[in-house]
Amino acid sequence: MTASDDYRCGMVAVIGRPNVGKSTLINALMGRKVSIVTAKPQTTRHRILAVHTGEKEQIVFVDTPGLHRKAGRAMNRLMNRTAASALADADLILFVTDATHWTEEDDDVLKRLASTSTPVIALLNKVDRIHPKEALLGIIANLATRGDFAEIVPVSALKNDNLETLMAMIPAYLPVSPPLFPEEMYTDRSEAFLVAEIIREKLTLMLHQEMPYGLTVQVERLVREESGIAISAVIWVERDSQKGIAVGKNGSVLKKVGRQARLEIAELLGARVHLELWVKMKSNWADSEKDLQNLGYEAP
Ligand SMILES: Nc1nc2c(ncn2[C@@H]2O[C@H](COP(=O)(O)OP(=O)(O)OP(=O)(O)O)[C@@H](O)[C@H]2O)c(=O)[nH]1
Ligand SMILES: [Mg+2]
Repeated sequence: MTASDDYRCGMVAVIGRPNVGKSTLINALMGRKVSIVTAKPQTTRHRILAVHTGEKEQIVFVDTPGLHRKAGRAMNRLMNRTAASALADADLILFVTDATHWTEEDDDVLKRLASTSTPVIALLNKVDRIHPKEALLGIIANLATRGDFAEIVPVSALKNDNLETLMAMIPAYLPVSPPLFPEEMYTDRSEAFLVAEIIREKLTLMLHQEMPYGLTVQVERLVREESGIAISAVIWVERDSQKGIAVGKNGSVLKKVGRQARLEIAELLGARVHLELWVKMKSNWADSEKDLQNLGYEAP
């Protein structure tokens, strides 16, 4: 048998309520940043593939928006649909929970998982916050009563704790198959998408609670020139009153976000970056299916 005869490849959907650490986990398992992370719930808004290619396996992680309640807006409904759709073509589901507390939204996620026959590994993330360590045994036992899990694995995505154990478990759940993606391809997302996400991450980190969800970023131009890469991006807000918040006093927010984003984008693209940011208003875009589509929120 040649090495490729037992090569495994498949899709691993990473599912859970907002803020439990799904994107942090994927970045840690990948050993590189693919998906943005903030302390705010509902950071991830898209289905993002992160492709790990090893000698004997290719694992296609699917990052998803956190499944949540209060889905009154078109964007929230779209996020929930996007997350749920990732379950359909998964070979394995990583159900991520926060070991420090269980919520009703975790119950909602469990209900969705009950209707699939795909194996589920339940992860207790953020175990670095559990003190004393012995308390973990009770938390594991409690989780075991909630569902039918192939495994329960305590991890800390932030501290890289127990991730090798998890990574080693995954290939056994994947079908024997040649790789689906070329080795050098680590995500299905375009440079323009990744750049927009980096800008959105820096903005979200900077504005904290000030401007919660009605903000999105769209890259309008990304051109390789002799002196570097010229990027121009629009920060879309929902109301005129939000423009000032995104710009900041004398442009201070835009300046800081621009600087932080530019450094990370330059590292990602391996070139000098000229970044232009504009703030524009599109009235209540997050309530409109059509605006969402135009702003790059694809329906699942
Ligand atoms: N202490 C601790 N914090 C963590 C851990 N993993 C993630 N976090 C933090 O939890 C917060 C949310 O992390 P994300 O990775 O954005 O969570 P998510 O599940 O992708 O969230 P959404 O995209 O909003 O659904 C961030 O502040 C992370 O730094 C962990 O293992 N330990
Ligand atoms: Mg996320």
